[in-house]
Amino acid sequence: MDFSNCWLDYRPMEIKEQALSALSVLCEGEIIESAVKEYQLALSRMTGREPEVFREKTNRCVALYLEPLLPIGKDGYEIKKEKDSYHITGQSESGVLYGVFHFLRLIRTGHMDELPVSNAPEMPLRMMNHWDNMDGTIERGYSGNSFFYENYEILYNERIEQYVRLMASIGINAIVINNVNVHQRETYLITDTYLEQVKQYAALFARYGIQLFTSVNFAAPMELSGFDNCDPLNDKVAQWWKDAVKHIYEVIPEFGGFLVKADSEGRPGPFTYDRTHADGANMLAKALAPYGGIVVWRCFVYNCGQDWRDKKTDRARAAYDNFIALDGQFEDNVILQIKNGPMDFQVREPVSPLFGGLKKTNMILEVEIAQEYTGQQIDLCYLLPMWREILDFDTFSEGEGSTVRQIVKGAQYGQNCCGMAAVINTGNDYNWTGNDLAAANTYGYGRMAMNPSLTSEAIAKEWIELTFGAAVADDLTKILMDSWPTYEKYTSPLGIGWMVTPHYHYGPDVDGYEYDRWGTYHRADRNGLGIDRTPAGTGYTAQYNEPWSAIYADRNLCPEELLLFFHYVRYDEVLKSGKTLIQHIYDTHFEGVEEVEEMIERFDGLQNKLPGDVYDRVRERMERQLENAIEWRDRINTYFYRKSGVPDEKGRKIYE
Ligand code: GCV
Repeated sequence: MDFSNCWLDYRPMEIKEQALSALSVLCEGEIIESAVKEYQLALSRMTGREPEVFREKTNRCVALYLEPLLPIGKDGYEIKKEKDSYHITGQSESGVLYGVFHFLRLIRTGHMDELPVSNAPEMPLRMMNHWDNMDGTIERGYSGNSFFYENYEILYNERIEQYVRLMASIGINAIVINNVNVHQRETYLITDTYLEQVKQYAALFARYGIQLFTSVNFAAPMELSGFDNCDPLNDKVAQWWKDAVKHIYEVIPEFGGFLVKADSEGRPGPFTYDRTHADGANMLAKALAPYGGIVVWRCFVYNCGQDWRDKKTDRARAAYDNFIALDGQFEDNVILQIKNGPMDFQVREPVSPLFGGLKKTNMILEVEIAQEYTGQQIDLCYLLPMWREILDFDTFSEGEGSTVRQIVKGAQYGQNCCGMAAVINTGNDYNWTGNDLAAANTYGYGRMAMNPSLTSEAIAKEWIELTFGAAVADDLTKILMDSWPTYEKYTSPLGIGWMVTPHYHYGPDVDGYEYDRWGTYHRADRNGLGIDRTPAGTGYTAQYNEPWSAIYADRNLCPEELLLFFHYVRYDEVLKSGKTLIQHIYDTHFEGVEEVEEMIERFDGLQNKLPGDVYDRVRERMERQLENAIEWRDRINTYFYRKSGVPDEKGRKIYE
């Protein structure tokens, strides 16, 4: 199998300390055994010598302990040095595993001086969503094909094991193995056609503290058993699900539950029967409850058959309008999965108002590691700073301090069924993520869900040191940290979004979605652009708590990076920078390209410090990024020059 070890690349290094070459395992369990294996593998790769493993106490060793009463939080751990030994104590088996991974990180990055450390995962659920299909394709996949499936068969090989180690090392504890768009064959994943193979995955995942979930087709009783409806209040339909779930748990006792996309983009759902999403989710939840399973139900529900002429219907309103009245009606084992913004993973969106609206419902924040709208792993876009802003956003749902972070970690309303979910960016490319640098997002997502107090910069640096070594850390950190603002500059201005090639979502096409049915408009005319979402417009701003509803509705208070998301603004209006809107558009697009050129120059300086293949792969993507940035710059600038007739005050080249 040909794949990179990513951040688990335990390259040879000199390790003098004798204690590290003995492991004393003072606890038991299959996850503990994974921790032991990982330590053995790491030490043998780094030193060329297999560490000795003792099942009793010895001197000068790394000792693993399990202490359920450790007052640190679920799956937490402590690492400390005592006399001539290191003690790694987990609150659970997973805690021990996370502790070992942390300890290995300290060894690799030379940060043993940070001891003692103690940590507990902050987000209860730290989930990955795969959009893998069983034919081997990946929806919005930019790194090759699926490593789970080929030709409707489930694969099992060394690569899958490596993948699971990568996930456990960043604290992932739940994985959904198939696309939320559940097609015909995938509907059978929960049946005997595939259950035995799914079980193999579930067992492997379980050895690393990870629960397996599947996306399910809400219409499965119709597709699999010839029902003429899938009405959630039909007793026979509910019974069908109970039987199906019972059987799943007979085969896979450690099964996590279901992820559901219903009534969205053509998927079936309860609306067909005039039922609510609470009816739909609760029906599945009741089937799963006896076994401890959960339903993760997506709020990405909107009308994708909109008429562009209709300026009152606003897609941004949809999730809130569909779900807010259902607050408090969901079973305890239902979690609503809410995309970070009200639209769809654009380069800049406000935070979904549902986070500040729902109070009696379990919630999980969904982000997209796969760079669907943010460069598709060709262009560099380190997303951690964006996620950080989202987590830090204060919803004011219960006064100041009711941040998204507080809400999704369960601290605001005391839910224990919550956390973060992300659409993963991996595939079967040698380097897993197409662009080697895109793995910073994969790694960073897990680290941030474990510990949102870590800064984006610290996570970037840690990832670089583990993957490529300290010599390139400063330059690569700078490259990563600048990448989101740069991408934003040369693509869509001030939160407007959607000026992308339709369906494909890479590269510019300003009017590509403008007259389409998806509810994604910029409304540019000869005087200005932007969507009026104030009470005078679509009224979307009213979905926020105060002070946000007032701030967003006020042209002068609205954060400028979101100005065009909330307001129609004339080209000649002056922004806080003192520039007119049109000049801002020209300037940012010129700057964006210049910044890509600077990034390439900086990266070239690392040529001799990076492995040749990594340099070549990333450099080739950077060339494509530059072409893309130029195309964006010229198309956007020309488009708005043609619309407005206003020349660039700096006289730069804008095509007519
Ligand atoms: C899996 C966007 C993407 C779709 C995706 C959908 C979703 O619309 O373009 O590919 O479908 O989001 O999140 O369900």
